[in-house]
Amino acid sequence: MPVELLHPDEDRFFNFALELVKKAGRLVRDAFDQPSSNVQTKASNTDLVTETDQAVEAMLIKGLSAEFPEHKFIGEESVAGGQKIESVAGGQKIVYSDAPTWIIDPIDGTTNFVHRIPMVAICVGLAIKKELRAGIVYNPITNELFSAQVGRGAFRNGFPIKVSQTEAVCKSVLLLQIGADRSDKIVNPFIESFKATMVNNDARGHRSFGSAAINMVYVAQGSVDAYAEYGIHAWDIAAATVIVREAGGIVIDPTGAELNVMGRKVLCAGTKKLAEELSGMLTHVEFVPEG
Ligand code: LIP
Repeated sequence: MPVELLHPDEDRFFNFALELVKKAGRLVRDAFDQPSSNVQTKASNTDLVTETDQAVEAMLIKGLSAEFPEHKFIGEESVAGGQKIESVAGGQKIVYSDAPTWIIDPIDGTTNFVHRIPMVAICVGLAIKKELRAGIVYNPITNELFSAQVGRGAFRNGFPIKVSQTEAVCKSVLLLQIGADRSDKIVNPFIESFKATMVNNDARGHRSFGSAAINMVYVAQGSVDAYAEYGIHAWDIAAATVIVREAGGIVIDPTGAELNVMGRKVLCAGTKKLAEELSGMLTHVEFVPEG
């Protein structure tokens, strides 16, 4: 069956971005091999940014906007730098429109990058009419390039990937991750959720790779069975969401509701049954959506 496109040029958008991400990978790899002391903090002491994050994001946005001048961007470092947000009652929102929008994390796993742990990813997702349509997640250190377009399947270095078929937490390797936000609102429910999946229900193992995108593509390729996190942002999950779904998995709000990519929380799993069981064990946290 031919894939229904939301924009006649979707394939061109995707192929152009794929080549650009490969080029960006060289920047990240070179910087990984030459540790620098240029590390700054953003929202908190645990929220890091390096000159490589900024350089890679600038390079991706420059390249994409030169080719597609009408496209919009939501980039981690641009938003952190105060761009692309508008003030609304009760806070600030990321500008998210129906236009083709690239959702970019130049280095997902910045703490790993700074500590030279090779679990990092350049993430480029494409949304059209607010629907996630394509995703690229590239770890240039391990040379793993994950990609997907809606309706076309998910790939790792050009080979198709599939999620695991595990249906029970007791047979699963789970990823429950805590991010930069260490407020009680997030930490206390995290501890409860961790205990629930460990003490009473005995997941086969727990892992956490320090990058939402790497966590998700490892679900996509069936290495691990499910992942959940609260406090993440659109750029951490947009690209990998398409990859997990195209690998046959599900990506939802941890409560079981439909995913809101701006909702700051995610649960993904290889099977619906596993997602439902895990959802029932988590202590949920609510956020005001970011966009
Ligand atoms: C990171 C996420 C990770 C989360 C961290 C952080 P960054 O993104 O991928 O899952 O736990 O707090 O948000 O900041 O390395 O791009």
